[in-house]
Amino acid sequence: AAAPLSSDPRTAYVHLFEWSWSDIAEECENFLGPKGFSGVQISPPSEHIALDNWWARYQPVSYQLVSRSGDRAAFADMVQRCNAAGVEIYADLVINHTAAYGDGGVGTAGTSWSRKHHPMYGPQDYHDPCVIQNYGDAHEVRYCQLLTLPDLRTGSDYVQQTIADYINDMVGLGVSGFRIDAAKHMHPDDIAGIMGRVDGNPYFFSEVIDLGNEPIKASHYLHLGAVEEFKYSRDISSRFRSRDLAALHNFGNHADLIPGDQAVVFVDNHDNQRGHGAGGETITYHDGALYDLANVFMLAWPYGYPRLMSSFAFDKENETEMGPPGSAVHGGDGLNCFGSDWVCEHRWRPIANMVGFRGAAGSAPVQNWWAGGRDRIAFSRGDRGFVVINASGDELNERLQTGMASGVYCDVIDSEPENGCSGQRITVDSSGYADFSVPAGGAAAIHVNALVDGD
Ligand code: LAG
Ligand code: CA
Repeated sequence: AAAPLSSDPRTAYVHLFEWSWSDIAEECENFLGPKGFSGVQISPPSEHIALDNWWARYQPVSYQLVSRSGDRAAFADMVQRCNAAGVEIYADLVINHTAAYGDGGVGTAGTSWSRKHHPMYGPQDYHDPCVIQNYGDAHEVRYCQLLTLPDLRTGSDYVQQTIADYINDMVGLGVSGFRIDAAKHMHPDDIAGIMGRVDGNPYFFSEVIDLGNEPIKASHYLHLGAVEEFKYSRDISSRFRSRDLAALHNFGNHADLIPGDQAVVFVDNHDNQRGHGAGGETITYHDGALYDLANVFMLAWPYGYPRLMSSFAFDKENETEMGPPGSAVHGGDGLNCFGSDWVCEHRWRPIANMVGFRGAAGSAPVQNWWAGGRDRIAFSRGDRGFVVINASGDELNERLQTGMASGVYCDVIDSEPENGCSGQRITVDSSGYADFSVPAGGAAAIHVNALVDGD
């Protein structure tokens, strides 16, 4: 039987975008914990404007934990159940600004709001009302309004303490980490001031969209913790779109990327998958098997803390603003993944099972690199695992050095190692070689926790 999967050190986490708290709790228990995921990024949990569009979540109305995803009791229950399953919760913190849309209304917890009138804030707690136009001007990016959203005076003691109280409320409920939304739009000293008031030592990661062409750099935020590395997202999509895999042999190891141990990495996120934020050529679930391959590479490659995207379905021409389906992920008649509502990329077998590969690989280095032309690569992680990625249009048939101990391994791309391995098995001989047959646009992966029959 396979050894239990380990999420220590952290393997990979998944953004369960717009999932309800009760569905996330179930997913932690039934899938994420058993599969070795180390965390979940949740949609912003605070009260938000009452609007169906997904981006309503990025317009906070109060810091009550009452949102489209559920109320405070459901939130607390989710955190406790996920923690018990060994899965950390990372909350998305929208603290640069408060609500703007329509200039006022009633939020999801029933709070009446208008611009610059939040239960905790009045006009004195906001910056002067200029709107960001020039991303080449760092001062403007931080002290003017992002998309007309009222910009909090995050340098003030009062605003910092109010935000820290919100964070501490969640820390008290067992939340392990926080994504700092729009960190680029706050001075690092302001974020440091907030963090200095936070209890314990949660895992913070800043969203700083830095593609190299603006004065504010991801590196300016490294003293605060981890940072989302958008260049990684750009580069992995461009390599896989152009089928230029041979060029990945040194991936992430460039002076213009942040250090891997502080980088949050991802193929796509909730913004760039729909052309918001720094969108472009991003590979998403709409690209089918190519998306699997890019994620397989990310999970196999020892750089950064990978975040998987788990989406609800949308038409990329006409539905980029659309909110989540009304139905729960788990409908009354069972699971509703992979359908027209919830895409559940994190459950696609190649992606899900590579989380276990990452846990098995641990800190083992890349070895046994092989490239067969531009579009076919393979490498090992020490003697812990071996992966083959075939982005060509032809079946791959190769005898390759795996670096692994002899034995019969389950190809975790092809089947579940936990259930007796019904799919392809790979036999590694006493000199470490194995024969691989990998379909066009497919992959194969073996690792030490997926050994069917060892010597
Ligand atoms: C982020 N990172 O810095 C989030 O990742 C991103 O999803 C958020 O924008 C943004 N910062 C603010 O938290 C999203 C949408 C925007 C949306 C905004 C506020 O990408 O399109 O703006 O959330 O809801 C919307 C409208 C704008 C309008 C604005 C104010 O699209 O046209 O000006 O609301 O009403
Ligand atoms: Ca700001």
